[in-house]
Amino acid sequence: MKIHCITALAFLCLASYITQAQGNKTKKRPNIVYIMSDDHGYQAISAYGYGLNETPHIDQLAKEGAIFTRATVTNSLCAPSRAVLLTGKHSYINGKIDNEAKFDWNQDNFAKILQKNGYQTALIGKIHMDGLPQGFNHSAVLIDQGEYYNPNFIINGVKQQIKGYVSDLTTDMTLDWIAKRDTSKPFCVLYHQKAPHREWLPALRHIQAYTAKTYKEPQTLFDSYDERGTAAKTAEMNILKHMNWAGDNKVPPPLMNELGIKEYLSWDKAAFNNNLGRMTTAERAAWDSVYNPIMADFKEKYPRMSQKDLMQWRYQRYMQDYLGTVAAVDDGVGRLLDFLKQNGLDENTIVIYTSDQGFYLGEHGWFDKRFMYEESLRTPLLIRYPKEIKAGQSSKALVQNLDFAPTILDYAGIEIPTDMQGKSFRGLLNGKQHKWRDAVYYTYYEYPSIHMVKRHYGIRTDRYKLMHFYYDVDEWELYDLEKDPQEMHNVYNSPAYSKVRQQMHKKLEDAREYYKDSDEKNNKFLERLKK
Ligand code: SGN
Ligand code: CA
Repeated sequence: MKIHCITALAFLCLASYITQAQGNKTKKRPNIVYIMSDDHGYQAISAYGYGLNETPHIDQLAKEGAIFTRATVTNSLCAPSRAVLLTGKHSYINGKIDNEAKFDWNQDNFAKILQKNGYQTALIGKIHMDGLPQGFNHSAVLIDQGEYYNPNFIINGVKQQIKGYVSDLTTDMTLDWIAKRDTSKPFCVLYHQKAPHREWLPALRHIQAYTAKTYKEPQTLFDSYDERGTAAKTAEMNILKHMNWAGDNKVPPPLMNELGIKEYLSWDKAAFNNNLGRMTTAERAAWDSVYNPIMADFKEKYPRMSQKDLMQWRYQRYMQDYLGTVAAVDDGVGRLLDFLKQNGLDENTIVIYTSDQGFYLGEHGWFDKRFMYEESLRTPLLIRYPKEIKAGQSSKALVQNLDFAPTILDYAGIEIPTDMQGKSFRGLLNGKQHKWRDAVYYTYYEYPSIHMVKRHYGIRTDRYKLMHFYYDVDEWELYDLEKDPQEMHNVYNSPAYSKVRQQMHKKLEDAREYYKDSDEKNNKFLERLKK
């Protein structure tokens, strides 16, 4: 009898030990908050040191975690970047090569894998893809590009207009979902801001301060693209020539008419009317009280302004509104970090901040992205996870958005599918891994299309970048990023670089083979687009 009791007791102890161990294991699995903004260039995050604006809350992630200074995307465009995030595969493999191509939600994605492994998942904000998102227990997404004021959301498949400012609403919904989650499971939320995407309408609380500032011009604002190829010369993303006066710079259509300013894009005036038309009367009055005096001043000066003056004026207008929208994104990160702390979630939650790509903030005279040149190839990347990531790290590793899916699965303790093309960068941050890829591969397809950036692909190493522009040209560009960080001189044909050129061609061929890309694949996409 006694022996039986002891055996039973031992069994109970063992059972309780196993349950506890399993509980610990489940408890230990980290939560993930993946924050992605839209078109947020690293130059507009103060932790990157450009001195344009202050983003104290995003910076906090770098202070308490790590910042990557050379993170890049594989295809600098919104929807393709999101498809790469979800699948961990290059555009030509996941099929979403440009904003027009259809994304096949039936293919596997890391959110589906998390779900299968006991995570609860949510997608909130911009996704820029048709179809009901798959892999999420909850989705509240903007339609297409979304709207800044009083936007429409599709909440679990049902359209609803919500009163408020988009960045604040996206934050509210994210915090609300975390608060109401099933606390027995770990969670992963994709918290995707629309801002600072065109046409840059800041929140009312930020317009006064941001329009009152003057921003330092980039050295290449008046670039003439002399030592570059045809693609840079023919791209339509120059602030002076190709930006919308009303939609982007907020010059009211009647004032454009009065001054004889022509629309560059046919929807310029309509964009202004649609965007501002979403405001309530009170919101519009607050907006006008700040913007009307700016426009009155412009009206008075306009007749005497040279082309150079106009470029400078338009650059300031652009920065004031763009950086104004970043401010609400930063506020949201602050609210999220406070919320995690207040709810005891700050230690066991990985917080990632990034953008769907980089952006030109006047460099080379440009806005928009698409090119494999640095400002749009690179994307901000900051990550905080006190359990594993020592505070204050800065990494130059050539990580990419291709690596997000594998990295997140790795942190969640889930096996990474072998067909994912990215690699987990977890080991780079906990000091367990020192070797990393020495080159990143890039492809871009959306041409002919808005901004007219020619199709290209290429490779970037620590020091050099080789690019091939094709379709209606056949041009190569090579840059020495150490000597020419602004990429002003294409040295492809320079005899001094013949050896480098040869080595870079070899690297490019190897990368195309490794990542399963080829001219045949490109031709296939040309056919599809012609149809
Ligand atoms: C819109 C913008 C473009 C922008 C694309 C893609 N024009 O077409 O400037 O490049 O979106 O952006 S707008 O006048 O309609 O704002 S992306 O981030 O979604 O890829
Ligand atoms: Ca984007």
